[in-house]
Amino acid sequence: MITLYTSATPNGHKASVTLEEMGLAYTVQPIKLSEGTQKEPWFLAINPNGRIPAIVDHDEGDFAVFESGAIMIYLAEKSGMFMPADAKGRSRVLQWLMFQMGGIGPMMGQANVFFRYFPEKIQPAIDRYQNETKRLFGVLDGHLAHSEFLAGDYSIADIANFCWVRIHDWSGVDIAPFPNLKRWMDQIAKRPAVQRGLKVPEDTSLSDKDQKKEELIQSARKLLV
Ligand SMILES: N[C@@H](CCC(=O)N[C@@H](CS)C(=O)NCC(=O)O)C(=O)O
Repeated sequence: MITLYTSATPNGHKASVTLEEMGLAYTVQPIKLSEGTQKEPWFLAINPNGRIPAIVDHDEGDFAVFESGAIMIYLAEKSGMFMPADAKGRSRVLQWLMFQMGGIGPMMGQANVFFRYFPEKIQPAIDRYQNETKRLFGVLDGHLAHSEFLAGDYSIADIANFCWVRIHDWSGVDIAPFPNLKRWMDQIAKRPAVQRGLKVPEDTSLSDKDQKKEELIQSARKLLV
C-alpha cells in the first residue's frame, strides 16, 4: 500500500494518474497548500522541499519519495509498467520526462504566475514565459507529427507532459496552433485511468465555477510572495 500526499495541481495529477494507470493500491492524503500543511514538520520529514506530491511506500519499509518525476520513475520500476526495460527505450522515456520536469513545468509554472496569479501585469515577464511555453509546445507538436506517443508506447513521459499541457489556459497559451499536440492530448484525455487520476484528491475540472476558481487563484497568490 502507498500513501499519496497531494493536491489538485499538475504535479499532483502526475502522481495520481500514474498510480491509477498502474493499478497500484494507494490511499490519498490531501494536502491543503493554502493552509501551509506542506511546510509542517511531519510533512517535511517526508519531503524536505515542502511541496506536493510525495508518496510513502508502506510495502518498502515506509520508503518516502518526493519530486513528481522521481515518483513516476519509482512507480514505473516498482510496477514494471509504462517504461521500457531496455537502455535505449528507457532513455527515450527519461528524455521526454526531463523535458517536462526541466522545461514545460517550470516555464508554464512561471507563465501561470505572471499571467494568472500576480495582480501586477508585468508584460515582459508574461511574454518571456508564454513565448517559451509556445516554443516548447512547438517541440512537442513537431515530435508528435511522426509519433503516436512521445517515446514509443504510452509511457510516464506522456502522463507527465499531458498533466501540464492540459492547463495551458492558466498560462494563457492556446494549443489550437499545435494540431499534433491537440490530437495527442485528446487521445490521452480519453483514457479511463487518466480521468480517474485527474479527480484526485477531488474533482476540480477545468470548468470549475468562477467562485471556486477565484478561491484557487487567491490561495495560489499567497504561496508566491
Ligand atoms: N519539482 C517539484 C515541484 C513541486 C511543486 O512545485 N508543487 C507545488 C504544487 S504543483 C506545491 O507544492 N506548491 C506549494 C508551495 O509552493 O508551498 C515536483 O515536480 O514535484
